Amino acid sequence: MRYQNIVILTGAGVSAESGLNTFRGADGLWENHRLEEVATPEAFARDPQLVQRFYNQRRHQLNSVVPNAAHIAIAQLQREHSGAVFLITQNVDDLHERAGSEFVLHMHGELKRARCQSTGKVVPIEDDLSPDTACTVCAASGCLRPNVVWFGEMPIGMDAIEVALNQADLFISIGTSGNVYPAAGFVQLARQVGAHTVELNLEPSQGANLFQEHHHGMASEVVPAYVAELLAGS
Ligand code: BJW
Repeated sequence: MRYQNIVILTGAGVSAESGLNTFRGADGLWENHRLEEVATPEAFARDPQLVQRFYNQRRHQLNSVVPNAAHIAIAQLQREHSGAVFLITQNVDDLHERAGSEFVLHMHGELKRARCQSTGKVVPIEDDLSPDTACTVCAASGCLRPNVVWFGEMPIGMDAIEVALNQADLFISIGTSGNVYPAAGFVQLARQVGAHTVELNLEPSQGANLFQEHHHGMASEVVPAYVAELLAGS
C-alpha cells in the first residue's frame, strides 16, 4: 500500500445503519429538545435530570444495536494494514470496539463512562445516572456526570491527535457532517502536512471541498469498498 500512517475520523453517520440516530438529520431532535438543550454544561447545571435521562436512554440503546459493515471494515484495516491506523471517533457509542478495533480515541467521550466532578476520576458505568446517584469515587450524591464532551469543553486526547495528524499520509473522514470543531478542522491540518484526504459520507459534508477524494453513499457500502481498495494496494 502506498500509505503508511493512516488517520481515520468517524462521526454519527458510521453508526446510523446500526440504528443510532445522527445529530443533524431529520431525526436529530430528542424528545423535541435541540442538541444544545442537552449537550452543554449549562444545560446540565440547569436540568441535570433531563440531561442524565438523555444519556441513560442512549446508554440503554447500546444493548440493542450491533456494529455494521463499516465498523467491521475499519477494524479489519487496523488489523491488516502494515503501518499505523489511528482511529479517532466523535461517537460516544462502543461499536468500533465491538467490531474489533483495539485502538479507538473517543474525542467526545463515552456513554459507558462517568466522571466524578470533584476529583475528575473517570469510572466505568452500566447503570442509569440520576441527581441522586451516589458517586462511586467520592460518595457525594449527584456528583457523577456522563464522561462526554459538551459544547465549550475541551475534547479528549487533542495532543495525541495532533501528533497523529502531523505524521499522517492519509486522512479519511467517515460519516460526519463537518459542523463541529475542532474535529471539522482536522482535514486542514492533514492537508498542511501533505496527507491525501478522503471523505466517505452519505452526502457532501459542510467542508467537502477541503477533501481531495470523495465517495458518497451508505457507510456500510462505501467504507468496506474503500478499505478493500486500500488493502489491495491501489
Ligand atoms: C451517513 C449515514 C450513513 C448519515 N452512511 N454517512 C465557531 C467556529 C469554530 C468553533 C466554534 C465556533 N463556535 C463554537 C465553536 C466550538 C464548538 C463548535 O464546533 N460549535 C459548532 C456548532 C460551530 N466546539 C466545541 O465547543 C468543542 N470544544 C472546543 O472547541 O473546545 C475548545 C478547543 C479549542 C482549541 C482546540 C481544541 C478545543 C466541543 C464539541 C463537543 C461536541 N459534543 C457533541 C455531543 C457529545 C456527546 C453526545 O454524543 O451527546 O458531539 S455535539 C455532537 O456533534 C456530538 C458529535 O460527536 C458531534 C459531531 O456530529 P457528527 O458526528 O458529525 O454527526 P452529524 O449528525 O452532524 O452528521 C452525521 C453525518 O453522517 C451527516 O453528514 C450525514 O449525511 C452522514 N450520514 N447516515 C454515511 N448511513
